[in-house]
Amino acid sequence: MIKLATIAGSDTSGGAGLEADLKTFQEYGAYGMTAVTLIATMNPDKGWGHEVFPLDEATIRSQLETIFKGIGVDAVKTGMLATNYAVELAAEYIEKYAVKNFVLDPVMVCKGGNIALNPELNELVIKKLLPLAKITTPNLFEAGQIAKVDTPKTIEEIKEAAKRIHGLGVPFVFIKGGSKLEGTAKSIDIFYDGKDFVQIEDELIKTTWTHGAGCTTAAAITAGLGFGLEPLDAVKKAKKFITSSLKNGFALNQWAGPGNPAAWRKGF
Ligand code: PXL
Repeated sequence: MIKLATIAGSDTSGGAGLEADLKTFQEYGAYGMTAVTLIATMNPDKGWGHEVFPLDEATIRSQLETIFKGIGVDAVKTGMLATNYAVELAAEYIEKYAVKNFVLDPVMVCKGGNIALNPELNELVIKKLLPLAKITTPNLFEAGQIAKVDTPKTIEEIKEAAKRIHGLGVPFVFIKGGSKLEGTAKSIDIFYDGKDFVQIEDELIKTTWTHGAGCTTAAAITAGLGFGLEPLDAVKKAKKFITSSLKNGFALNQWAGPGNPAAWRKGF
């Protein structure tokens, strides 16, 4: 059995965070495990505003002992970490257990919510986790923050950001332009291996139900790597997976809607 772990926040609404990761791992036919860093809730009395409840250090460490010492993994991803100690602990265990397939999803903001940007935490992620990762999967905003450039808006700007991020010590960079790129009728992402750029395209799904799309994409890449795919092949398969998920997204309520990772299994 291929074993995957996510070190991430719990999204109580079920569309993003470790819930999205686990659903995706399941769809790939892998066994999923979780180290919960925080619990995020959404308040229906406050326009679905997010609240974050971080778990304490000992609780996170204990989960990591279970996963890494007690079981072992074929691939790992990190999502929302929220505290300095969660970042330090993730780095400690990924390093100690020499995890080869580590996908860093540098979650900085949450579409639906008021989770504050935390530049200091982002710096710690860049310093501690980026050099341990095989691949990182920022969206345009996150790519700009990591590369220390304005949020890229064109393919050329994305490529420049990818080069800078690669220069920080991660061998593969996948920047998700998705629907946010200027002047294109396609969903376009860029993969960079330090030498060549590969433009990964699929049809643009016109939907507002995109909650959890970033988590799902990174989880799909993690699963692909866990099954032994090369990074580029893992990314290409993940792109197909997220496109089918977004095509079958649905509303949870007036505020939010996730994709449907099970769409893949049904052949949609
Ligand atoms: O989509 C980013 C994200 C990641 N992790 C958790 C979240 C969210 C957004 O809601 O709640 C736990």
